[in-house]
This record gives sequence, C-alpha cells and structure tokens, in this order.
Amino acid sequence: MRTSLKLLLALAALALSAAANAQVEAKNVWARATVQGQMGTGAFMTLTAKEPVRLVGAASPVAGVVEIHEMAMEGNVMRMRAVERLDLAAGKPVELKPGGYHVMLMDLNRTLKAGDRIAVELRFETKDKKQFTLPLEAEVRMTAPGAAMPMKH
Ligand SMILES: [Cu+2]
Repeated sequence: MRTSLKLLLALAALALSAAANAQVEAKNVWARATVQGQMGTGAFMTLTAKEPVRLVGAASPVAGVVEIHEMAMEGNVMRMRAVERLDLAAGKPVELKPGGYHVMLMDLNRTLKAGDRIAVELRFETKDKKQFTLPLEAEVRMTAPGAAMPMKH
C-alpha cells in the first residue's frame, strides 16, 4: 500500500512537470558571441506557448544578472530597457531577436565564443500564478540562425 502510494505520487509529480515543460516551446535558441572583457550580451529565441503564460525571469550560469529587455526608440535613439514580464498568447510565436525583445545576460563571468553552448533557464508564470521553469541550451553565434553568412572563398 505504502509503496504503491509513493509510486502514484511520483508518477503524478512526473506528469505535472512534463505538463509544465510542454507549455512553452523554444526554437532557434542562440546567444551573441562576446569579445574578451565584454560584460553583457543578448540571448534570443522564438517562444510559443500552448496556453497564455508570461515570461517573468531568466537565469544562466554564465551571467551574474539576467533580465528581460526590450529595445525601443527614445526620441531618435534606440535604447534597451528591462521589462517585468513578457506576455505570450496561446499558439502565437513571439520572437526574441536583435533589435527587439531579448534575454539580457549581464555581469558575464566568461567570454562567449561562437560554437559554445550555454545554459539559459526561463521562468514563466501561468494565469493562476503558478511558476515553472524551462531549461534551454543556447548556441553561441555571431549572427542569428538563418541570417546571411559572410561569403566563403
Ligand atoms: Cu538588453
């Protein structure tokens, strides 16, 4: 009896975490390469949520501080600023890309070289205020996937 209850609880927990992870799909996850001494860079991806959720935070082992940023025109200057959250509607892909929303990695503890892979964890909140995390692996690149590559000779 005890064992079967434990098993049942374990299975329930597994089902719950699987459901939470399946709520948001991330594609084309990448981070921009840095030069030595550079303290900040952006991570980008396309997020599609199965149900309405909001992105409320992020973390990465390579960055002391991680924020959700947006780029916006202030007068005629493009500036970025931190936002508290980014709402995702059900089934509607939201692109985090250079010049728009991005995950800002700050206080970097190392140089990110093209070809490296770094962990980035996103934190979401559902409508009923339940939080869940989505662990991702970002490929470090010079340019966005699919962007024009320099000519090779
Ligand atoms: Cu930024």
